[in-house]
Amino acid sequence: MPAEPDTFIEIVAYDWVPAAARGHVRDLRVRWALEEVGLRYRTRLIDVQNKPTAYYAEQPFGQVPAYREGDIHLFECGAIALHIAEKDERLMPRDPAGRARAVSWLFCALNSIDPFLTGMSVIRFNSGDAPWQDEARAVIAKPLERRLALLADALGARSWLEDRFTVGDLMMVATLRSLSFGTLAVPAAISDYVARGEARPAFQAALAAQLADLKPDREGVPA
Ligand SMILES: N[C@@H](CCC(=O)N[C@@H](CS)C(=O)NCC(=O)O)C(=O)O
Repeated sequence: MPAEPDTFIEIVAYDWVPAAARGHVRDLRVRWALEEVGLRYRTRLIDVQNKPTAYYAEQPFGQVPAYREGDIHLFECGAIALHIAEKDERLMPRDPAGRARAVSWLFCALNSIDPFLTGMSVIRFNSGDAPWQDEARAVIAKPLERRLALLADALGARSWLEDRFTVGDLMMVATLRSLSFGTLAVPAAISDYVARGEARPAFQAALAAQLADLKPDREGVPA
């Protein structure tokens, strides 16, 4: 739900990324959370290849997303999603027990699944033509596949990680969908779970909004 420039929630995103990253940049997670609770926002787009120096004061590593809401300035998609979720029962159960589970799954996505994703992406983008890439990927894939199998067990026959959709599912689905499933043994329950999350109208709106903000591919820049 991108908004007119007078609204007070602002997220920082990129104005261009290579094709492979489109639909996966982490401002998507923030957009998705905002869409789920019907909050309007505006985007401030920066150049990933030429980041404004001042931006490092907002996000210490110069990454996106960053978030502003009045005098609240946040970075880290997990912290931002938690902040948004606390505003609305649709993402965060009001009962303490339900809230505790939602927060646990949010951290689980970021601490127990996301590090594998980061590992895969460091190999992909930082190892040049190193001949050991496939081997390194296989080293990460093995414990990741075990973790996905256990996650499928935890999900069981439910649609969501608990008895309803929460911010924990939002972060888990967003994290899982950025793994390249093609090369991994992924339980059907997990790919179905990701597809369920992606089918949510709020996810689709967030995805469309991210893609709409991205300029066409840059000539001469590899995807
Ligand atoms: N832990 C941060 C990671 C943010 C992150 O990795 N952002 C990526 C885009 S998805 C980025 O800005 N990459 C470019 C860079 O690191 O310079 C979060 O979850 O918000």
